[in-house]
Amino acid sequence: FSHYRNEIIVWLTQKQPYHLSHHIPVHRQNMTTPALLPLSGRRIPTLSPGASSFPHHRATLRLSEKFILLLILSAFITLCFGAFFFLPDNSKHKRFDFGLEDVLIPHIDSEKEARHSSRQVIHGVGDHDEHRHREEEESLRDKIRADHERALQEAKEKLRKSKEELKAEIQTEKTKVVEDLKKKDGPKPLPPVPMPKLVGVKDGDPGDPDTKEKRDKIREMMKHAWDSYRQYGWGHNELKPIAKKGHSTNIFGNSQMGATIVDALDTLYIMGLHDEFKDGQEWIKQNLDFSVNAEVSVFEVNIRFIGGLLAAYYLSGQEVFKVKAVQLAEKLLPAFNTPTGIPWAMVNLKSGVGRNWGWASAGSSILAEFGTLHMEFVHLTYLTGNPAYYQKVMHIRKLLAKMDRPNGLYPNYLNPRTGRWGQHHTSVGGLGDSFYEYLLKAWLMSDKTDTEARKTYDDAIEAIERHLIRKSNGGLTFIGEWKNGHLERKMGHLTCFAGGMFALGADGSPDDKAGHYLQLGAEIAHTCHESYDRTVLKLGPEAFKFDSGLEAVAVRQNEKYYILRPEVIETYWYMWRFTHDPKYRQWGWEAAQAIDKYCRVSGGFSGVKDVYSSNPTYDDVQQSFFLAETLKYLYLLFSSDELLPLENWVFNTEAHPLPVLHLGNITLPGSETQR
Ligand code: DMJ
Repeated sequence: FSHYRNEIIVWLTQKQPYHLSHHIPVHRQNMTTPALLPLSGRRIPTLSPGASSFPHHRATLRLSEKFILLLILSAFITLCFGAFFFLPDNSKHKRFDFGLEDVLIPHIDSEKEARHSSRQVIHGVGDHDEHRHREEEESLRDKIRADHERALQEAKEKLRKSKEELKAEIQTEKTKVVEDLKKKDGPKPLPPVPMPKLVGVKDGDPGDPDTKEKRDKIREMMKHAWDSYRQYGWGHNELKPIAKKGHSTNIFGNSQMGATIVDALDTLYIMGLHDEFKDGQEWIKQNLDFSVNAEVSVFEVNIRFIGGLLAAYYLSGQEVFKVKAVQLAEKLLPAFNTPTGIPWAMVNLKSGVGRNWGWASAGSSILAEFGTLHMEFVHLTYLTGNPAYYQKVMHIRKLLAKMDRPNGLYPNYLNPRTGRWGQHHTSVGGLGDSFYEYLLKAWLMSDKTDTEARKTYDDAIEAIERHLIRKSNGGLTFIGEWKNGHLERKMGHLTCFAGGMFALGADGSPDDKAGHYLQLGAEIAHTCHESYDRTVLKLGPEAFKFDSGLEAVAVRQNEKYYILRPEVIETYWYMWRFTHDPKYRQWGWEAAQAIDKYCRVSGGFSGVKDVYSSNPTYDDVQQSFFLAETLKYLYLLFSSDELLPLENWVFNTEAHPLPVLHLGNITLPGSETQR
C-alpha cells in the first residue's frame, strides 16, 4: 500500500500545479508550492511551459481522458480501503503506517525506545526487541481502547440518570474535593503554649432562691433565642424572628459565617447549655470557612469572631476554636497593608483587598475600629508565637502616641494614607467608645504590667472629663459629643457602657481617685437607667438629649429605637460587682422583663422601633450581640461573683471573656523589638 500511496501522491501533486497553472502568471509559475509537496518528501519536478509531457498549447485534458483517469483513481482508492477494512486488526496497524500514529497515539517511552534502538545496533538483537516493542505498543493501544470504552460506558450511564441524581453526584464530588483540599492545606499545628490559669469557670450559683429564679429566667430567654435561631436561621449570621429566616448586615459582607453561633458560644457554656454548645461547636468544625469572597468589617469580625472563638477556646479547652481563630486572624492581616499601618475598616477575606467606609470623613479609618484590636491580637501572639499580631497593634499605639490631640482629645477619624486626623469629632459612644475601653483592658489583661496603656487611658479620660462630661439642669451626669469645637448635649445608648468602664478603671487611677471614678460610674448608670425609665416600654432609646428642658429622652423619631443593645445592662453588672448595691440587680431585672414582654416573639427576640409607643413595631432582627452580651451580662448579674472573677478575666467589647495573661518573666514574641 505504501508503495502505491507514494505513487498516487506523486501523481496528484504533479497534476495540481498543472491545473492551477493557467491562472498563474508565467513569471510566478516556477515558484514551488510547499503545501503541494508529496508526503514522502520526494522532489517534484516543477512545470515549465514547453517542458511538459503535454503539448503546451493544450491547457486542459479532454473530457474522456478525465473520465478514464477518474475511473482508475476511484477503483484504486476503493481497492485500498476495501483491503484496509477487510484485513485483520493487527495487520491494519502494522501496514497502515502513515506516520500519523505517532501523532495520535504517543509512544510509550521515547527514552526506552532510544535505548532499544541503540541496543539493536550494539548487540544485534533487533528482532527480539522489536517484537517486545510492538507488544508494548499493542498493550498500550489495548489500554487506551479499554479506557475509551469505559468512558463511553460511563457517559451513557450518566445520561440515563435523573437531574437530581446527577446534582447529588456533583455535590458529593465537590465535597470530596473540598475535603481533600482541607486535608492538604490542613490546619497548621500551633506551638504548645501553657494554658493561663483559669479561675472561676464554675456555676456561679447565686445562693438565694429569688435571684436563682431570675437567673433561670434569663437562661430560658437564652434558650428561646438560641432555639429560634437554630430552627430558622442556622448558619446565617443572624435571625429575622418575625419572618423566621436568616438575616445578615453589611458588616459581614455577603458571607454566611454563623455569626450568632460564634458570638453565643461562651454564653451557652457559662449557662451550662452543653448540648447547644456542642451543636455550635460541631457546626464550626464542619462549616466555618473563611476563604470566602466577602468584604467584612475588620473590627466586627475581630470582636465577635476572634473574641468569641478565643473565649470558647479558653473556657472549653477545645482546640478547634483556637485553630479557627488563628485562621481567621491571618485573613485580617492584609487590612494592615496601608501606608501608615492603620488598618482599613473592611477587608475582603479572599483577596485581602481593604478599603474604608464611604461615609467616614474623607476615606478615614475609625478610632473605635482600629483601636479595638489589642486584646484579641495580644492573645493571638501568645497562642501562636507569631509576633505579627502584637506588632501590628503596638504600631497603632505608637503612632497615636506621637500625634497631636486637639484639647487632649482623640478625634474619631484618622486617614490611613496620610496619617492625619479627619473631622475633629470626639465621642465616647459610637466611633470612639471601645478605643478607650481597650486601653484600660490592655493594662488589666497584662496583669497590670502594661503601664503605657494605663497612662494613655488616664490621660484620655482626664480630657474627656474636662471637655465632654457635664451635669444637666435636672442633675443628670451625661457624656456629650465634641463636634468641631462645640459640645453636643446628646448621649448615645452605646455611651452607657462608660459607666462600667469608669468603675473598672477606678482601682489604679492616678492620685488615688478611685472613689471619684466609682462615683462617676454610678452617675452614668443612673442617667442611663433614667433613659430607660422615661419611656413607655422601659427600654432605652438609641440616643437621648439634655437640651431645652428635655432630659434623657430621644427627640428625633430615628433615635427612638431599641435594638437589644447591652451597654446599660453591662454597666449595671460592673456596678453590681464593685458595689453590691441591690438597685443594680433591680434595674437589670426591670430591663430583662421589658425585653421579655416587648421584644419576645414566637421566632426569637426582635428590636423595637419606638420605645415611647405602647404599640411598638418590630425591626425583625435578633442581633448576635443579644446572645453574646445582653443575656450574658444579665446572667452574670444574677450569678455569684465567683463566676468569672474580674481579677482573672477581662471581657472584650463583645463580652467575650479572655483570661488575664500572668506573663511574669515571659516576653511576648515581638515585644523586644517594640520597646
Ligand atoms: C457590640 O457589638 C459591641 O459592644 C460594640 O463594642 C459596640 N456595640 C455593639 C452592641 O451594641
